[in-house]
Amino acid sequence: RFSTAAAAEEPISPPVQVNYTQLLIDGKFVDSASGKTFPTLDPRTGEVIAHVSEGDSEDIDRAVLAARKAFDEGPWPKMTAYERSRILFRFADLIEKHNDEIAALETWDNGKPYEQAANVEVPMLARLMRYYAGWADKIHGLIVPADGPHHVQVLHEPIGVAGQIIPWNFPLLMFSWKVGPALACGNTVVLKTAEQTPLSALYVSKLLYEAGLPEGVLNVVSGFGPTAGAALASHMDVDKIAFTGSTDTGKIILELAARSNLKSVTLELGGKSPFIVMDDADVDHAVELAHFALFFNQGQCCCAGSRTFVHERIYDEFVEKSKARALKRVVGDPFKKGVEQGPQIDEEQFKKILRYIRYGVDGGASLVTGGDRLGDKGYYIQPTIFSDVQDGMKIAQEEIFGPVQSILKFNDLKEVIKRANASQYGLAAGVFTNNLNTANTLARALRVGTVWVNCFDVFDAAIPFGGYKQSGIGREKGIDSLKNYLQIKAVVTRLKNAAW
Ligand code: TXE
Repeated sequence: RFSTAAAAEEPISPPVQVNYTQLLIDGKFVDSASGKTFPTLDPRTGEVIAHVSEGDSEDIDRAVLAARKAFDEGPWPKMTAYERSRILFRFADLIEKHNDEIAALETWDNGKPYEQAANVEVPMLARLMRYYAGWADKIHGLIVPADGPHHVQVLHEPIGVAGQIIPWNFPLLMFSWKVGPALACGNTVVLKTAEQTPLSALYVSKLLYEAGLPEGVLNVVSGFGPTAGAALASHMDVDKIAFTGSTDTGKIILELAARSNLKSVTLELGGKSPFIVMDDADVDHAVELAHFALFFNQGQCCCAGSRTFVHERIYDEFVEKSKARALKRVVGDPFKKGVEQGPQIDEEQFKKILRYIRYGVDGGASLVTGGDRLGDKGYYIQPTIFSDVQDGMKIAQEEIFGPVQSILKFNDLKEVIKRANASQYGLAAGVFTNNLNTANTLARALRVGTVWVNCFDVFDAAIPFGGYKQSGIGREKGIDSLKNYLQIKAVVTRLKNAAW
C-alpha cells in the first residue's frame, strides 16, 4: 500500500480559470489558420481541461513572419540593452505576483504536485528570468590584438529569429531556459510548446507582454511535433533552433535543420544517469537522495538517476531501505497537501512505463515493490523498484521516464566507472561518498555534462546544463547558454597611420 492516506483530504488550490487557449502571434491571441483545436487533458482523470488552438505550418509561417519583422524592424534588437533588461525584470515581478495561479495551471495541465510548482518551479522561473535580465546589458565583444596595422573588433550580435521546441515535463523551466537567453541577447522567438502542456506558457507570455515586450518578439504556437514542430525546425527564415525532448526527435530536428537552411542547433535530450553509492556512505542519507534522484517529478526528468549503482557491501541494506522509502511515498491528487507524486503526464507515457515494468520482470530483475498502476482513474503509477538489475537489461539501457528505480550492484571503483559510462547517454551523474579522492576521480572519469556530488538535481541559474554523447549538443543556463543565441562578427579595420 502506498501512502495515499497521508495526503490531506482537501485540495490546497482548486484549478484556476483557463483564460488563454489561442495562439499568440505578433502580440495578439488568434485562432489557428485552420480553425482547428485539440484538447489538453487533466492527467488526474483524463478529462478535458480546455480546447486549445492547434497550430500547423501556416501558423508557424505567420509566427515566423511576425518574429522576423520584430527582429528586422525593431525595436527589440535595437533598443538599449538596459531597456530590454528592465522588461525582463518587470516580467519576473509579474510572475511572482501571479505565482499561485501559474502554479495551479501547471499542476492541472501537467499533474505535478502543486506544492512543488508553487514553491519551487514558479519561483525558479522568476529567478531564471532575473538571471537573464541581468545579462542583457552585460553582453559585449572584444578587441583582439592582430598582426599588421589592423584594429580588430569582435562583435556579439543576436542571431535573429530563434525557433524553440519544448517538452511537457517542466513546461515553465523549459520556457525560461529557452526564452530567457534568446531575449536577453536581443533575438526574437517562435516557441512551440508540448501538446500535453500548452497552458502555462500562454499565461506567462501574456505577462511578458504586460511587462512591455514589443509586439512580435515572442510568439507561442501550440500544436503537435510532426506538424507545427517540424515546420519550425525546417523553416527557411528561422536562424536557430533549440530543442528539448527525446533523442530520436532530436535527431529529426538536426536533420530538418540541415536539409533546410543549416540553422544552428542546440539539443537537450534523453539520459540514463548513474547514481553511484560508495560503501563509505551513510546509507539512510544515500537512500533518500537516490530516491529523490529517481522519483522527483514522477520520474519524468531527463537527468533522473535511473541507474542506482550500489556497492555490494551495503547493497542488501540499501535495497531494503529503498523499499521502505518507496512504500512511504505519498502518491495522489497533486493538488492535495503533502503529496509527493502525482499522475504521469498522459496515457502514452503511462503505458510506456508499464511496458518497461514488464520488460524488467520478464528480463529477470527482481521486483522489490510496486509494479502496477495505482487506482483505476488517471495515470498514477506505484513507486516501483527493481533490484538485481544487470547492465544489459532494457530497463538499465533505455529511458523509462517514470517512477521506476533500478538498483545495480558493483564492488570496485574502476568497474563502476566503466559500467556507468557504458551508455549511449551522458547527461548527468550522482556520486555519493565521503572520500574526496573517490569523489574527484568519479567526477573526472564520468562522461556526462553534470556530476552532482552528495547532492542531486541542483539547478542554479548560473550552472550550465547539457549532455555528452547522445544526450545533446550545447549547454543551457549559465554564461554558456548565451553563446547559443549570439553571432560572432569580426570587424577588421586597416589603420592608415599605424605608427602613431
Ligand atoms: O518526446 P518528443 P515525447 C523522452 C522520454 C519520453 C520520450 C517520448 O523518454 O518518454 O522522450 O516523449 C516535439 N519535429 N523525453 O514523445 O517527441 C513535441 O511536440 C519537431 C525526454 O513527448 O521528443 C514536443 O514539443 N518537433 C525529455 C517535443 O518535441 C517534434 C522530455 C518533445 O517531444 C517532432 C520529454 C518532430 N518530428 C520526453 N516530434 C527531456 N530530455 O527532458 C515531436 N516534437
